[in-house]
Amino acid sequence: SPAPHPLSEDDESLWRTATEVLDANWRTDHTVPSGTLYPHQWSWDSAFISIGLAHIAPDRAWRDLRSLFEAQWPDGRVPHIVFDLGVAERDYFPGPDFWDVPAMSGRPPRFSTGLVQPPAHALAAWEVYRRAPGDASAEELRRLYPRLVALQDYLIGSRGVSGTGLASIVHPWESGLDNSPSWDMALANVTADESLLLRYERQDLKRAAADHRPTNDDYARYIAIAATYRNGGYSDVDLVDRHLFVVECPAYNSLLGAAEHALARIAAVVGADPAPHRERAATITRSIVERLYDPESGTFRSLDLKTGKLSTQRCVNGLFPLILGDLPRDIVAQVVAEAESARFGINEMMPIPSSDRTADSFDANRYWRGPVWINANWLLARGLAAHGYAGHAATLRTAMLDLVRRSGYYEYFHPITGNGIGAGAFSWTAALVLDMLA
Ligand code: 9WN
Repeated sequence: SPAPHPLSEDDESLWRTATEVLDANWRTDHTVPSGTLYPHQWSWDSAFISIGLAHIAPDRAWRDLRSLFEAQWPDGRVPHIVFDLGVAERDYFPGPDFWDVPAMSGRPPRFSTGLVQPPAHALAAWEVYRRAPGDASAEELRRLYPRLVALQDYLIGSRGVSGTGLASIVHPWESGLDNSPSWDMALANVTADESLLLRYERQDLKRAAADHRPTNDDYARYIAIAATYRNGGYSDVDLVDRHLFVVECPAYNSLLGAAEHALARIAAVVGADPAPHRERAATITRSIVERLYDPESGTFRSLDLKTGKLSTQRCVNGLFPLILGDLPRDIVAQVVAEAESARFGINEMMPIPSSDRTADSFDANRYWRGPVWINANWLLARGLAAHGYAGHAATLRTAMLDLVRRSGYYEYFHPITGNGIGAGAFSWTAALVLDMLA
């Protein structure tokens, strides 16, 4: 479908190619993040993808969100991957056999993983509705609302380990920022059992360069943590004592808070009470500030609940609280200063990297340890605009569009050369480009 308003020739061609990426990655009732690396449905990918689809095919946007929530577990969790059981086990590791989840929600056994991902879906549902208003969208919101609330209840309840309104993640994959230095301290206490990994075959290394992906050492820990959670029947009881990895992430919890703000708006459309959502949102923002903010450095960090220690690493997740409209002004100013600093450096030439450029842990090629990711920058641009930093938001937008124009719809980008890395024809990159052009 055509752009909603006239575009320059360059942008017109960007619009067309972004549409082609999303069309090619569509599979019956969902969009795969990438036809090569990620052949199933991913949770937070579907959220970002739906926002782009809203501009070109609102029915597909809603279908994507709906099919994800149809796989919701009875306890409210929405799986981090919903497996396409028509795809061969060898096409993604760890696949359905590894996770071995029981049949439920009218699904056959092994239909999903037992993890979650950042709760970006309420925000996405609201944004799809705004971009494609009308009766059909209102009806979709009505259907999704109770499921979105059930997801929040699960995260704030079963995953509310600290009892402060914040949710804990039990695996780095749940953060969506898999190998971020933000987890290094917590992962140092997890034994890397390489022999466990030797029993399996990493599929990602057949499809992407090894120095662009997490290391084998990381994967051994990922598998150990996932196997422990699986062997405990995916139970969330006594996590701090029983489990290997229990962490509060500032990005995850900022999206949790943003979800409550979005649910308050959705509630008003579907005839529910917005007040409880506003209260929860306020609690989440307060707890993020009280627990994850380090006043000395003026930055947000992840908190390891097993040791009680804040991570020393400054990563892009520390900037995510900007997406909270009720973040106190003095703290907003500190986070903006961090984003402007040489560590992240907002500028027109390059979007914000996933990790502190000046840190020893910075690795320009390796996934979430340095490369530029479009979803993170899109969220930060929104947050900056909402707090009155329109200039910064515009700078990020220019930098993102130039980068994609130059390098293509990659999964992530080298933060110095801008070269595309990881998977090409990556869905959320294409979707968010459409949103920025619209
Ligand atoms: C594990 C699909 C997902 C994204 C994550 C990204 C990456 C998976 C992997 O790909 O993670 O979930 O196999 O590396 O880190 O954010 O949702 O695009």
